[in-house]
Amino acid sequence: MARHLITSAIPYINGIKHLGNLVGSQLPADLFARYQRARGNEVLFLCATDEHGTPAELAAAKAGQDVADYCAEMHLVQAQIAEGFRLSFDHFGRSSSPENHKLTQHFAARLYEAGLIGEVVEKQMYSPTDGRFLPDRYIEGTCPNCGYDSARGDQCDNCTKQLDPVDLINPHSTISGATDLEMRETKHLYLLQSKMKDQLEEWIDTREGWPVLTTSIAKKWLNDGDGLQDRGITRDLDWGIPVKRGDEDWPGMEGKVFYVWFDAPIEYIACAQEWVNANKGDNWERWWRTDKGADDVTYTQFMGKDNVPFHTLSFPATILGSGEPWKLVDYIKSFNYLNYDGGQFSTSRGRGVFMDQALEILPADYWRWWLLSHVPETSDSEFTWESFQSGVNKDLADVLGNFVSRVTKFCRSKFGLNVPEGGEMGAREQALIDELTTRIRAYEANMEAMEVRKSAHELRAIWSAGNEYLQEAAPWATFKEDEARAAMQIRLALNLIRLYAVLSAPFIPDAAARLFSAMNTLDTGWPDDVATALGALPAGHHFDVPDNLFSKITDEQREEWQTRFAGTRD
Ligand code: B3M
Ligand code: ZN
Repeated sequence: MARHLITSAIPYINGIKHLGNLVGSQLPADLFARYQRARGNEVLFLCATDEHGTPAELAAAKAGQDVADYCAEMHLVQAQIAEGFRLSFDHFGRSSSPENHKLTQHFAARLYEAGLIGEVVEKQMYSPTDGRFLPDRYIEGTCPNCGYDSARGDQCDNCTKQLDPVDLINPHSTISGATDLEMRETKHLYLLQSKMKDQLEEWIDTREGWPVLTTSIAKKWLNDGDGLQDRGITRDLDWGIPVKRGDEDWPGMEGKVFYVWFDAPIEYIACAQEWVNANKGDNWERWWRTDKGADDVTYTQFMGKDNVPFHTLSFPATILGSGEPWKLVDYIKSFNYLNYDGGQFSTSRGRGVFMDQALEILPADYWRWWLLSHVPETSDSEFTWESFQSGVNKDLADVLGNFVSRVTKFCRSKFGLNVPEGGEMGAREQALIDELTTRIRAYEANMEAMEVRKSAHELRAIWSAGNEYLQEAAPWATFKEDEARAAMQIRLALNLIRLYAVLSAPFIPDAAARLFSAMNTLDTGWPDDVATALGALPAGHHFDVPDNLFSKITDEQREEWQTRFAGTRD
């Protein structure tokens, strides 16, 4: 039995995510986790909310809430939606957990002792009225480039020019409106990644079979310009993990917190501790410490391409730099972007479908199927309502749903609700078994390699093979001449339904569960041998005709949704 540690990039706390976020990490990670469990392997699948940083503070302020309360509330909202999408996390943690506080401060101490943290004095905008340093996003003023009067300290939203707070004309604090801002000296910690360039490069060069998308991004950061840059890992914020060396105060760093990207990946480890502390597991070290059994774990991370530098460089630098035997990632599966109907998903403009809205209009499986079969794997891809309608109606309703309905209803009308006995299988059945065997082995290879689109393609072909068989064997016609043969054909087809439930469960778990229950079986065994698997439901086994598995999306629905999600969410 292999052991798989699987993590998905942890979504920011500030609001409900859209389908582009979902398809770029959580959903394919869930597919892989479900598949590995179905193959009998041991899986620990972790995700969490990413709760620190200015976006969290700003979102809480906008909601008129204390930031800790806001995060607690949004965590529950996100957890519930994740459940709605059937994301099968073993634990959905929080980067603000006590476990992560302690572990992040521990890593900082180790890195400091190893000489990998430097202290740098810089100048930053200070607001005496607010009594604090202001991060870029807390400063607004007039853009020196276009005259727009609400340009932010880091960028003008009107002309997109990148700015420094000092460039702004008449800058003011967005917290209090104060204009008496001044530049003051402040000390920050830097992770001296440049000292680790060779070690990181060697580690990346020895990763086998990593996707080009992943390694090319890492290489670019390693060798661009002056090479790998040191990174600031502290911020002048109230909300976050206080800067400490283990339990000890860090002289000169009072009132500062770690940068969100420093503590977020450490949450992958802390989350396993949270899992144990929530009494869901009893040993996190065998997943994370190579001196405590994690050396035989395969660790796979899923994320969007914008997160790759942090996972190929900064986080490994944290881990390697600690000098402790932590598990490093074995494989990084990264994704491009999903666009929305001729443009981009936009959280700020409410453009596109958000996770809560998606579940309001259709069940999770409809989304899971379309999103996974169109995952932006080799290039960006696009959600259009036409494509969604056609994917659902053709693949799910016409191919899979229709097969199940025809087979179960025909059997009920001719043989009743028990699997009929029938005669021996013939050449046509053998040909089907051969085709399924080839296709199922290909499906396994693709799932193993996390080739998500190819896996979906193979699964669809496996469903189609059943339909084609049914069309050719035509039990409704056979029945008139040779009842026993028709019975054999239907016995095979009923067994195919169970087989489809097994193979489809990683993609469409709810539909699969309904099929198992209609087929009245708990046998979720993987079809290592197809002929044997097609005998799982013996003659005389009772089953039920399931309710319609998938409803088609009508043209009216499609048009209504297209208008509704064009960009007005408040
Ligand atoms: N929260 C960015 C994102 O959601 C960030 C990922 C952290 S992974 C440790 O895309
Ligand atoms: Zn401007």
